[in-house]
Amino acid sequence: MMKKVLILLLLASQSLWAQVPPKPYGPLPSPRQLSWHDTELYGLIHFTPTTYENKEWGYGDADPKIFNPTDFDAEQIILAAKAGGLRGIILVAKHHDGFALWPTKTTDYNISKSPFRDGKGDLVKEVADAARKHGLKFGVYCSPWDRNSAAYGTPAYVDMYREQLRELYTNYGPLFMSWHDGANGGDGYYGGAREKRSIDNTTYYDWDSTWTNLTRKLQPEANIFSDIGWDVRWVGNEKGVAAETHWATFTPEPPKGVSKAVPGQANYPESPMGMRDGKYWIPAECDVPLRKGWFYHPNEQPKSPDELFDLYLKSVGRGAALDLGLAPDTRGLLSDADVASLKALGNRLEKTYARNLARDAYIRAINVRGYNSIYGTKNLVDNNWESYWTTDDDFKESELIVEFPEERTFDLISIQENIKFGQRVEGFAIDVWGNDKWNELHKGTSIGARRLIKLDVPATTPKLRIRFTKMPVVAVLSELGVYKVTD
Ligand code: FUL
Repeated sequence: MMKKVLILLLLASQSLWAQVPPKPYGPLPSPRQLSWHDTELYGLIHFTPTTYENKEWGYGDADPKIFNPTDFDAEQIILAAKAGGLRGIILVAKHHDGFALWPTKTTDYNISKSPFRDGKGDLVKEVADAARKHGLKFGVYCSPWDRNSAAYGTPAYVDMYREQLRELYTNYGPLFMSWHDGANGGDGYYGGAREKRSIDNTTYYDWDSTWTNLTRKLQPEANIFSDIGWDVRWVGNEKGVAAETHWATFTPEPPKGVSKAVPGQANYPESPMGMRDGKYWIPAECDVPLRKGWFYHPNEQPKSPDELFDLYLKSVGRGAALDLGLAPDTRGLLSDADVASLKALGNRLEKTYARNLARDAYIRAINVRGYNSIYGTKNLVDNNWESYWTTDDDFKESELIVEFPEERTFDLISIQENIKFGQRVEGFAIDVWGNDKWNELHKGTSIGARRLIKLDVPATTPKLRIRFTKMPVVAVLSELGVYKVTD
């Protein structure tokens, strides 16, 4: 009797053990960061009086009357972004020139002084509404540097800046990002002073208190972007590319003589790749304009669909995100060429991802955790990032074999870790079967939110193998895709 009970207990404990998910590893993403990772590809709109001056940085002295976009149509811009596969839009609500695109109470230098909608317009609202209507997330960028304000450099300006954020955080619905750049201080109009003003960016803005007391309270879902985080870090260049190896983990280092890392200080050599032993989950955003400049200039052309796809592979495909700058022209519309480039990128993404060849393959794993189907390989192709395949804890190396019903041709492989369990894989390799043996096709390092492997020459094979060769803990994979890039 006793023996039977013991055996039953043992069996019960084993099957219970088999339900226990693996332990997370290292720093983990917050829920708001998880939903940011899901966004992957989004846009950043620059459109202010600076557009009409054909400049990149307005001095802060432009007459508001020059801002006269007679054909402005937020839906045209949003629909072009959506056709490009973008899932979110950040609007530069105020750039360095200080002109506010919403009727702010904090300064007269705002849209109500322009002819736009007879001085009754709110461009932030129009873009926010259009984005939401078409299913894109919305975010804002309000430049801390303000070349118009007479108060810039004094504590009064910081109060005004915070009030601007408060207006943006309270009147335009939930934001997915609050974007901050590092350009700070220098020459400007400053209410007519026309001088150079320098601020100490280690102390002037007191970002800790702004982000804790305003952003986190009023917009808890908003990912705070700056060169050092908090939620998302700058990748360290404006070329739209992360390093080949990209860790979402990062420790912002304070500059010499300062006790704490502050935004606007840093262009770390580690920004493009992150730090394997970083203390925080702060993945990189790769920002790059669709054209050469962030603002529209008639003599510039958009990047070609091939260039855009290449940037997508080098950002999203390395576990980071791609933030593509969109520049409406003086009519207030994206040019036909911009629309066409975006559409070609979007078409390629849609057609390519429409057919996952792994879906009708048999995926054989070297091990499934506790022999329990809740951790089985079917989870790799169910289009649900939360479900995952994983192994027993002793499989510090593991592999998957993807057996197609017959030979298949592909040139793009997508692997996604379930980052709720941290970033785990440090090395992997891909082999294809041919001439009665495995032939190594690719060797890689980090995976993270997504790793895209684009083959120069398409492979044709009945099966492929993915080996996880270097990991401190077992692999936990969300999704696996095998595609043929299609236009
Ligand atoms: C930079 C700014 O100085 C550029 O004008 C642009 O807005 C870019 C996205 O961020 O820091």
